[in-house]
Amino acid sequence: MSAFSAIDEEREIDRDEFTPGIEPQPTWCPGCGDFGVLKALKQAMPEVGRTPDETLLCTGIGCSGKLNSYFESYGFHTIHGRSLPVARAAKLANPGVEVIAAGGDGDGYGIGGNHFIHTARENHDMTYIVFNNEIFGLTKGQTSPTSPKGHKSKTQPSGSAKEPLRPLSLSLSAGASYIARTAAVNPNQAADIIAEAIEHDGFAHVDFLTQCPTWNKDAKQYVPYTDIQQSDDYDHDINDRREAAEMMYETETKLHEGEILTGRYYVDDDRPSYGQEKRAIGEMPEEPLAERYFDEDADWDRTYDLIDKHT
Ligand SMILES: Cc1ncc(C[n+]2csc(CCOP(=O)(O)OP(=O)(O)O)c2C)c(N)n1
Ligand code: SF4
Ligand SMILES: [Mg+2]
Repeated sequence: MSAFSAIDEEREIDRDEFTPGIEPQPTWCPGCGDFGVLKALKQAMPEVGRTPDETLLCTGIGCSGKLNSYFESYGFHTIHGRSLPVARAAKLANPGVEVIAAGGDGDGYGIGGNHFIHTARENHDMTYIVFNNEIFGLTKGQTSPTSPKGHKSKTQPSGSAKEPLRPLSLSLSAGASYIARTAAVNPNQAADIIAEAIEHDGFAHVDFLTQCPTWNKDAKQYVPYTDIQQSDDYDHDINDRREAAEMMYETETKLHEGEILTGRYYVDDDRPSYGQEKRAIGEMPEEPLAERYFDEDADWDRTYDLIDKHT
């Protein structure tokens, strides 16, 4: 194992290790679904056996982006829609680190949509949690890519004229190799799904339904929900792309008719991640790139050398 990778020897891990030492009081509103993501993530980490210093959490901008203020790990609160490129770079530079990216529906499916498509397409090994509250929460409730058609907000006072984006279907067609939807109102399912997503080798996308009681009062609170793996009405094969696509289409249609379906939709355990593909064709060294930074003898240009060269 690389000296650079922050890998501890195996030991019992407690979810409280993921609570920051100086515990900041979350500024999320009472009843916000974002608490559910934090709780599920903290519950999942001991299950996957990762410690805070083996974990990097990259977030975007939004109420959702505050997650890493309340979660103890390495963290990078990036800019709007840009958690994924930062997460990709970190994972490629140091594959031993457990990389989790997180952000809102506006952040990931709107301004960062292109990064989402191509990170899924390239199957980068990381977990991507999208807090889907169907609006821009932090900036006070504007219409987002997942707001239902007709949804009224300050930016669309007569109701949105647009069809909402279908994040699960988009993710599948782009190439994600693990896709699930869960909800803050279903904490045990959420923790199990996040643990599975973290353990998956490749791009694992979790669309996490998070109610916003402050700015999305008309929206569903995502109850009651049906877990498609628990229900006798659904039995699609999660390894079959075509069946997954049909199940996703039904789920996304039903969401706006008021029926909430959650669960695992698609898992492809055979597809190599981007890092594995690059190593296989000899384009990525076995040793983490990040180690070069600490190697005085390594033959490469440091950023400050480049700046000197060009000034
Ligand atoms: C480049 C850029 N454009 C716009 C903003 C303003 N802004 C901050 S958060 C946000 C939307 C947040 O919505 P979402 O990603 O759904 O997160 P939520 O607050 O709902 O969790 C916007 C538009 C910004 N910070 N940066
Ligand atoms: S505005 Fe909405 S999304 Fe943001 S903290 Fe409050 S309830 Fe949560
Ligand atoms: Mg949002």
